[in-house]
Amino acid sequence: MSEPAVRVSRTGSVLTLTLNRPEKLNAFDDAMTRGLLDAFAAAQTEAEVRVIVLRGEGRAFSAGQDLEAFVRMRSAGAGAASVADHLRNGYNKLVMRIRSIEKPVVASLGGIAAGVGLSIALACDVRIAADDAVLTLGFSKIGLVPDGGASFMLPLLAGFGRGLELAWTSDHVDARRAHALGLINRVVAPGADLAAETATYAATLAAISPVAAALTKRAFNAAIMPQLADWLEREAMIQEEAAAGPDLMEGVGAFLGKRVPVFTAAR
Ligand code: LHQ
Repeated sequence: MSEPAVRVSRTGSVLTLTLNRPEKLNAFDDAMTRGLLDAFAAAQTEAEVRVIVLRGEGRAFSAGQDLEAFVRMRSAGAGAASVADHLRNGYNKLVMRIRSIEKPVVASLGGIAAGVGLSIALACDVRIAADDAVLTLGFSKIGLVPDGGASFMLPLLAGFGRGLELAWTSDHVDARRAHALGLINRVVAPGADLAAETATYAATLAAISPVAAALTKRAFNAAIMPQLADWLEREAMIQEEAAAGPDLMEGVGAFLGKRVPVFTAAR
């Protein structure tokens, strides 16, 4: 039997979801998105689960959308979903599920988090990272805007100017700078075992009254992002506009072809 795109395991009250496409740097294809959606839905109803950890197998947390899979989807022709529908049916549902599950969700970043992989990490409640983890938005390099809620979470966590700069430049941000920017809650010491540090962190959160943990998350969501679903829809429509021109496929083609993109869309 082939390996599942998302591995699910539980130790005590901590459920660990592992993105499991290491040969693709855990880039998202539809099976991985579906696997995560199902795992979060199941976790909501399991009373024994108090904390959820999201991590990646191998050297990456996630490289974002699987761009080869995206090209295949695009070239499927008339039946292919629009970019906005791709977001609505996948990442936006996932972001809403992470935000609405009333249990702490910890992203454990052991390496690169890029594109919508970073968006999903930012949608989690808190982030712990290895000393050598690296964050990059990456969207601007393929003619897109940050999606999967990143255009909301990035200015919220890092501030408007710093967030906008990172979105435009797609700079590679190391764990210490990401911590200073507010994108990461904790960075483990150089050489420390991220899995063990994550387990300790998760155990601290699992020891909180589950009612207090749930209602605190509900209160924070209500205070800061009561319109998140509407905002995700708006972001999807903005992305659809970005994706309508030639820059997206030029950017993706350049990345996969290991060349420098030439953006020609006029504004
Ligand atoms: C990949 C990927 C990848 C496929 C590395 N896909 N193969 C929304 C709406 C519509 C359309 C598109 O997407 C979205 C949401 C998004 O997420 S858009 C952003 C998508 N992600 C990116 O643009 C990131 C692309 N990847 C990178 O910038 C780099 O690969 C990172 C910074 C992640 C890692 O860099 P390195 O550590 O230097 O590794 P590498 O670049 O050499 O990659 C290793 C292999 O993985 C390589 O393949 P190869 O056959 O040469 O070994 C890459 O082509 C492949 N890969 N990311 N997202």
